[in-house]
Amino acid sequence: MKELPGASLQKACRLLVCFCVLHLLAVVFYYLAGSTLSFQGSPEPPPRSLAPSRREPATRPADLSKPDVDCPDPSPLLVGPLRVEFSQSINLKNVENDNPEVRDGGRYTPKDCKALQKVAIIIPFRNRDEHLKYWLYYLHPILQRQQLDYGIYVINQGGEETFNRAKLLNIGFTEALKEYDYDCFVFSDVDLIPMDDRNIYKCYSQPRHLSVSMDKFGFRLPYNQYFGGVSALSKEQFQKINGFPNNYWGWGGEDDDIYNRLVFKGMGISRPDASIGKCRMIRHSRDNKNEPNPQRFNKIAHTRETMKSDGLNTLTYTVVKTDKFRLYTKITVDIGSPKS
Ligand code: UDH
Ligand code: NGS
Repeated sequence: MKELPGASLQKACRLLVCFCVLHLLAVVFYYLAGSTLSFQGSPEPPPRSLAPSRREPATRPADLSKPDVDCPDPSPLLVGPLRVEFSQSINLKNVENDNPEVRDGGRYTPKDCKALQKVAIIIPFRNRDEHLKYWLYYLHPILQRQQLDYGIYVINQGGEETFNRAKLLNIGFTEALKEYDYDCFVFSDVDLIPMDDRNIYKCYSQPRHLSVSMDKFGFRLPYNQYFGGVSALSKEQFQKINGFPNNYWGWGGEDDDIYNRLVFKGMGISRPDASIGKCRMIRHSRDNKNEPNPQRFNKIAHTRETMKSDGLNTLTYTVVKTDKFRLYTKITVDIGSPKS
């Protein structure tokens, strides 16, 4: 029987639909098979020209990491005036997390350039843990922006004897040098925070006074010879004056003795501008066992003679304990007593 023309057209259409469905099924199958594969195995690396740069070998290209090139002076990372306040308490774990590049013992070295100076920061200390938290919270970011190769040394006076700030600073100088070849020493009270990161915690051709404009003195020097609070001396400057006196027990006068030593050795004081040298002191009451030293006026009248035999060359102490915390090195020392 002869097929009708309409029927053969219908047959051709059915064949076409079947072919299309088969084609669609094949496309869906290969699509699904492909996407499943890509979840289960590792994909081929993208063509080289499309691969992001972090797929390059782990070592950084030589022109991005330049530890042999001097860091620029001034550091391009400085931001200038800072807001400093002490209303919220500080959690040191958060400070650690915020400063991931600080290594154990409170050490930091810039990784992209060679720091201009290796600076040991020495803090005389006893029972001021809350102040120390603020100090670490504020100073670590500042010192990193200053691109210094630095270490933090908290010299903790053990025992109950009268406090002796200058002797603790001598110990800090001596102990820090046992650890690293520092060329500069910044001596900082634990309760002083700079309000401008352009006040660089480094050494200059003359001994540097950094805390020149303190809030408690109405942002000016209390007197021209004032050298207390925060100061910086190079290793050579410190050795030239036989270090600091060991015999100022209790509050007052030791910073004036240090000033006298510098002058008697022919040095002058370098200072930042008052606006850059602004700093805040954490308010506190007088500490136990740090009463004003009644002998201080008599002592500063005799610095010229005493400095030869009272200083680095007669320093004695015992290290009781060294703690390497993430944000600082704490060295607890037995410094004897006024009689010994
Ligand atoms: N220090 C301690 N513990 C002490 C004493 C002194 O850690 O028990 C350290 C600390 O780093 C301090 C520095 O020594 O910042 C200087 O001591 P200080 O703060 O007592 O000296 P300052 O001249 O204050 O700043 C003196 C007492 C002021 C009392 C004011 C009352 N309104
Ligand atoms: C002087 C002290 C310094 C002291 C300075 C500021 O009188 O040791 O005041 O003191 N000299 C003598 O006593 C001989 S302050 O106002 O910060 O307590 O640093």
